Order: sequence, then structure tokens, then C-alpha cells
Amino acid sequence: MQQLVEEIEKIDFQSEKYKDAYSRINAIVIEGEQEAHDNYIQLAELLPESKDDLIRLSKMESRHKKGFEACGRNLQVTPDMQFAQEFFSGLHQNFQTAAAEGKVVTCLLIQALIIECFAIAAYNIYIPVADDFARKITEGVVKEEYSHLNFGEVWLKAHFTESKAELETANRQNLPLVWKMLNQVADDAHVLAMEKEALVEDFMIQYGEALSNIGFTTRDIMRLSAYGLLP
Ligand code: Y39
Ligand code: FE
Ligand code: FE
Ligand code: FE
Repeated sequence: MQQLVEEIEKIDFQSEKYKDAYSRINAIVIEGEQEAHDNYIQLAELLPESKDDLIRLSKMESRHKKGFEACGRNLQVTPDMQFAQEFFSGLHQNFQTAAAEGKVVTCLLIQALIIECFAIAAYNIYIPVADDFARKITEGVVKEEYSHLNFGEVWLKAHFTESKAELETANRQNLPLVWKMLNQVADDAHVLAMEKEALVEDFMIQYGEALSNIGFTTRDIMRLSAYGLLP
């Protein structure tokens, strides 16, 4: 705790170093929220029986994007959107391919489990070290991300038996991308006082809990959640 207090005291939100790192992390979050919005619209088309819920989630994602754009403006930072699009390109491509093939289970794993858990981990770790303006925005956002994760959990739990094999495959294709993305952003995150080890730990907790809620055994969870983490 004392270490965290000292860490926060020495954060200079106006330094060039902080703003440079923020230009990429803020862009990742803005791009992520935009893609989450688009993904829930596509999911609404794939799941007509959940259309209203999914459109509601997509609208939340739009509001999240606006909130994080305001966080960047507040620090007078210009988000590096090109960097962010490249950052998400692997997961984006995999989601598009799955959607084109009508693979709802894969789409839900990518957006509602993996990306939501990544967002929840990042926002949880960011909140204690954020500037006051961004902290208030992020606290509001993270509550809603839990409800997005919950949508995925509830749907996949209800279709667990017939989804299990596709979830395993989709996990193997997509989880290694998450570890790669975390490595890519680790240095910038460190400048914002967010440690990679804390991000990995929180992600594993969220993702493991999600897999458990869906119906996987502890043994399956160990295997699935660490896939691609170690070389
Ligand atoms: O569902 C959502 O709102 C998720 C799209 C947003 C993704 C946010 C991605 C956060 C990763 C940031 C990494 C910072 C260390
Ligand atoms: Fe969001
Ligand atoms: Fe979300
Ligand atoms: Fe440090």
C-alpha cells in the first residue's frame, strides 16, 4: 500500500514522458471501445433473439469511447490511432473471419470473454493510478464491462455442451494474441504506473472465473487460461 502511495505521488501527468505513453494507451482504449461497439452490432445480427441486449451493449461501448476521448483531451494528448488499429488487428481479423463464417461462439469468446477480461484487468489496474478526471470516467466504465462479460458467460453457459470444442479452438487461436498485446504495451503501461505482472494476474483471475462460470472444470481452466503464456 505504502509503495502504491509513493508510486502515485511521483506520477507527473503533464510530463512529456507520461503524455507520450498516454498517446498510445489512450488510443488503444478508444480503438478498443470502437471495435467493441462494432462487434456487438455484428453479434446482434448473428443472435437475433438477443438483439435488443446486444444493441444496448454496443451503445454503452460508444459512450465508453467518448469518455476516454475526453480523458485524452483533458491531458492535452493526441491519441495515436494508427498504432491502436495495428495493436488490435490480430483479434479484429479473427473476429471478422469468425463472423463471416457465422461462428457465434468464437465471436463471443473473442469479444465478450477475452476483450472484456482484458478491459476489466486494464481498468482495475489503471483506476488507482489515474488522474482524477480519468479515474471517475474509468470507474463508471468498468462496472459496465462486468455486465458485458456477464452476457457472454450466461449465453455460453446455456450452450456449453455444443460450444465446448469451438471454445477450445478459439481460445488456442486468440489467447496467445493477448499475451503478445500485453508485451507490446508493457513499457507504456509501466510509465502510467501499471505493471505487466498485475495486468496478467488480473486478466487470469477474470478469465478463469468466466471459464468457471461457463462450466469448465478447474483442470480445463488451468490449461485454457495459460495457453501461450509461457514459451
Ligand atoms: O469491451 C470493451 O469495452 C473493451 C474494448 C475495451 C478494450 C480496452 C482494451 C484495454 C487494453 C489496454 C491495455 C492497457 C495496458
Ligand atoms: Fe467498453
Ligand atoms: Fe465492453
Ligand atoms: Fe516501476
